Amino acid sequence: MTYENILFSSSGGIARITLNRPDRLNSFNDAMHAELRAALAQVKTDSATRVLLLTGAGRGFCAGQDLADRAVAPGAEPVDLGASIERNYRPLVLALRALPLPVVCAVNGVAAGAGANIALACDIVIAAKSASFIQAFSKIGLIPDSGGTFFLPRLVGTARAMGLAMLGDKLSAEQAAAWGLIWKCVDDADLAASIEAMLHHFAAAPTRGLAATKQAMYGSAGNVLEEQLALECDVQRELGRSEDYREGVAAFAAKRPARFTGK
Ligand code: T3D
Repeated sequence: MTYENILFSSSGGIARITLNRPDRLNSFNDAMHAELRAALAQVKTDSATRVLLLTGAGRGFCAGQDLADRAVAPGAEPVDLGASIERNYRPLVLALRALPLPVVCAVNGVAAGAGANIALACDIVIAAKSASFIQAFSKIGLIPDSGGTFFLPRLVGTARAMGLAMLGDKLSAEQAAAWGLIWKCVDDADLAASIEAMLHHFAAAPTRGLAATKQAMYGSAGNVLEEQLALECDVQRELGRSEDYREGVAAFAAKRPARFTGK
C-alpha cells in the first residue's frame, strides 16, 4: 500500500506512524483510517517490530474527525456516524490496545476530539508542553467517542471526566500530566529526545512480558480481584517459560545487562 495521509517506517525494531495531514491538523478522513489500518496490520505481523510510535506532523497531533467530510447540504440525509465509528474508530482503538507490543504516543501539539482519545488509547503518552487535549465533542453535540467515555473516568475520575467532556475546554499538557491523564509532559525542545530514548528502551526490552502486561492491565477493567489474580497466575506461568525471563534472571545473577530478544 502507498501511504499518502500517514508516514510509515520500520527499522531496528521500531515502527513509526506519523499522521500526515498537517494543513487539517491531521484530522481523520476515510483514506487516513484505511492507511492506518494497513500500517497497524503490518506492525502486528512483523515479528521484528518491538515498539510502535504514533505522532503527528506539523503543529498538531490530531484534530479528530475531518469535519469538512461532515458538512451536509440542507435537507440532505445526515451522515451515519455510527457506521463511521464501526468502520474506523472502534477498530482503531481496539487495534492499538491489542497490539502485542508497547505503543508510545508523542503528542506534539493539539489533540482534539477523537484525536485526544486515540492518544489515550496508546500505552505511554508523552506530550510536549505546548500540546493540549480537548474533548471537542460537546461543542458539536456529540459524546466523547473512540473510548473517551471509558478512558476519561478511569484515568482522571468521574468529576474531571465530566468537566472535560461537558465543557470541551482545552486541557494543557502539564495539567494532563498532573491529573494522570498521560505519562508525562516535557519541554517542546526535549520531546524528540525523550521519545527516542523511550523507543530505544522498548526496542531492547522483554517484549513478550510487556505485551502480557498490556493484556493483564487492560483486562483488569472487567475483572474482580479473584479473576485478576487467576489471570496473573496464568500469564506468569507462561512468561516463566520465555527466553526473556531466563535471560533476565541469568543477567541479574551475572551482574550484566540483559540481552532480551522479545521471545
Ligand atoms: O464523524 C464521525 O465519524 C464520528 C466521529 C467523530 C470523532 C470526532 O473527532 S468529532 C470532533 C471533531 N473535531 C473537532 O471538533 C475539533 C475541531 N477543531 C478545532 O476545534 C480546532 O481546530 C482546534 C482546537 C483543534 C485547533 O484550533 P487552532 O486555532 O489551533 O487551529 P485552527 O485554525 O482551528 O485549525 C487549523 C486548520 O485546520 C484550519 O484550516 P484553515 O482555516 O487553516 O484552512 C481548520 O479548519 C483545520 N481543522 C482543524 N480541525 C479540523 C480542521 N479541519 C477539518 N476537521 C477538523 N476536525
